[in-house]
Amino acid sequence: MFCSFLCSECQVLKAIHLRNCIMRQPFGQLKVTVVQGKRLVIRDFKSSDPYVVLKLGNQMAKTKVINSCLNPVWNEEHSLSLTEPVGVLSLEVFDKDRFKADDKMGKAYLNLQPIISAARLRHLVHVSSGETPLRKIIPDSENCLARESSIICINGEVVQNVWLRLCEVESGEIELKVKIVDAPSR
Ligand SMILES: [Ca+2]
Repeated sequence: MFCSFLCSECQVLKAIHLRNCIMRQPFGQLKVTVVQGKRLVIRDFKSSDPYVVLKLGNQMAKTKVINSCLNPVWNEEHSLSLTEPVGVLSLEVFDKDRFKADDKMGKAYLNLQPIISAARLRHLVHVSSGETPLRKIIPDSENCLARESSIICINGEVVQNVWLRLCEVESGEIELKVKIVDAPSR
């Protein structure tokens, strides 16, 4: 990739290459609990068979399918690696079908910057025991929040409780609990 004498052009390329390698190193785990869904849309005759697909960068996780239910409870935790630059957690709900392609039931996204910043703040102020509120995020046109979301530190762990409003669909909300493990100390 680089010439043996490392000319100035190669030195620059090598520096960029090294920086990109460092930036892509995982620096923690994101634990996402898909708690439940409310008022999901009907995609079969009277109900739907919903499941949730989570995506972060090129990582993907799926919940199980809950048959014939518009207010499903999953309570499933999935782990995703956090790498720099931290992207957006996206979520899509589908109706499982046996004899045709699964139907879309809406999508939403969650900006992870607030919880990452809160995790770094936690390291700066050495919050470690008990329950400490760190930040509140209010719903606006720039996010998918259905209601106010709080980021708290519980016994050293940074957790965000969030209700996301599904878009590109008539109705539906999804509750997530997002937690950072091995948070960055930078
Ligand atoms: Ca179905």
